[in-house]
Amino acid sequence: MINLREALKVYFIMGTANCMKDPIEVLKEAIAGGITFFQFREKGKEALIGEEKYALAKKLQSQCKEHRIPFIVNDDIELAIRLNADGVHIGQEDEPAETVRRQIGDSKILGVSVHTPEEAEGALSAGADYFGIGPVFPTKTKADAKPSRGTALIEELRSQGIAVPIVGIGGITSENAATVVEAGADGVSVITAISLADSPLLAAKALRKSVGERGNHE
Ligand code: TZP
Repeated sequence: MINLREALKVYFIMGTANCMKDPIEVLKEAIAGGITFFQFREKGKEALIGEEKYALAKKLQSQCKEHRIPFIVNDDIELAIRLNADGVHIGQEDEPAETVRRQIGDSKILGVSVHTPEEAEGALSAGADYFGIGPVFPTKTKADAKPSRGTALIEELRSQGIAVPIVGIGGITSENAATVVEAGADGVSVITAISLADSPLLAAKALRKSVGERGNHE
């Protein structure tokens, strides 16, 4: 069993829409730079579907496997099951977390995006293993993202004694990542800070350094 809190430190999320070059190359560089967790998030108007989506996912998963990086699928439960992925990440607008937990079983990781203490409570009782909280900072990557709210919810949940692993998301870079961890998150999840960096390797390395040893809220 992996130590999820540790594994969530530098959580890279990516799909074809987020890359200017071959996504496999981007992931390889990100892994070489030290990412600790990966989510395949194939969204947007030119997103791959069907067998093309499966084929890309399979290649990305095999890179992750080779380097023992957990491989999570965004939203597509069927794909996650077909690939025997390590887990699934869902938002509030996707299938209810209880349903997804039932579909994937207890051995896979379930991540849920939450925006309020009520959503956090619901996700916990549905069996979420970690929360994604954001947007912490303004982001252009998710068109329908809610307004950024800083680290307020992360701090609120920690002050209530909620110990579930948390990652911040939205507009996070190596310059601001430390503040997210200092607020109580175990790690940071990023898309463009790595996927659009001139060097995804150096970007991942810088994030790893910023998160450092601070993420530990057991
Ligand atoms: N959910 C909230 S913000 C966001 C998602 C998927 C996008 C994060 O992308 P970036 O490029 O790291 O700001």
